[in-house]
Amino acid sequence: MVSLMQTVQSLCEQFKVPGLHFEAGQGGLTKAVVATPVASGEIYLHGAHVTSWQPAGHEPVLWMSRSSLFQPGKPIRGGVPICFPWFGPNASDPSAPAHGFARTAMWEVAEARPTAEGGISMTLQTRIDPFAVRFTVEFGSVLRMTLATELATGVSTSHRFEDALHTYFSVSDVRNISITGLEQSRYIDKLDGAAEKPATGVAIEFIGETDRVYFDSDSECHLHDPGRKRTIAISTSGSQSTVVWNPWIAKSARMPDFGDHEWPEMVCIETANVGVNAVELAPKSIHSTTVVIRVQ
Ligand code: TA6
Repeated sequence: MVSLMQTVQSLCEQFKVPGLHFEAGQGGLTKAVVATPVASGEIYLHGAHVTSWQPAGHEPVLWMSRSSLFQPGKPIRGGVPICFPWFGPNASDPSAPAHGFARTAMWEVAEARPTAEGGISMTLQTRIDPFAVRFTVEFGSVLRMTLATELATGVSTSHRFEDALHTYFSVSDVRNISITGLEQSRYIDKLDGAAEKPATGVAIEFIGETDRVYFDSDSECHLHDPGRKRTIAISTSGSQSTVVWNPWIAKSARMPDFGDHEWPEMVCIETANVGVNAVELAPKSIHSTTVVIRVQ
């Protein structure tokens, strides 16, 4: 259960870790700020939303919209939204929020500690009935994120869920990047009536709006960005789906919390379990969806 509202003051008193402090962020929402020799970063309690990660010696890795809202009940645009307990529109309730409740829920900090390499690991938790979820983020030379889901105490039947760590990566220009590692995975093309498409056998490049759910894709993938002179390695465990998205021009213009001219700056590569890869969770078991992001 989320205990009494954690205030900036109570958090500062409870979690005294060198390189970590709490403050009121945008919209007055409480955020944790990490500043260590190995990395800096930020995470809001609203949605347990990571909004920044910058390993030492590199440029920021995550993208944030300059039009993002920071309001209770509204998702933050950019960083790493947590999609849970469903992905996309709710199959049975059109009025339910897209991508589930997690990204607009109030989470509480359960743990904060230094890591062996001098970074910081934080765990946030919340309850989204019938599930109890914990999100652990390690801000270090790599960004390691794990969403651990179990059924709340007393729930005696299995329940199905979808999840996604919907990571927005900052890129030089989406028209000049490529993604490898998904060449052998079939995918659902959400821009073609959710038609299933065969594996392409080639790297992903972007010439228009792209919205694909790759299935049975438990391999590592790489984001190649020659404009930034970097490759980002994305390795996962507990994730059978990878979602690749760029809204391009028209969809960007339709999103009020996404700048009309921001689309070249980002690409989403999302670590997920969606559709046929949804998780059926039995009582007393835990499913962990983990992604490790590394700048090469
Ligand atoms: O992950 C891709 C996607 O499902 C797209 O279809 C697009 O809707 C995107 O998520 C963003 O969704 P949001 O609800 O955050 O606007």
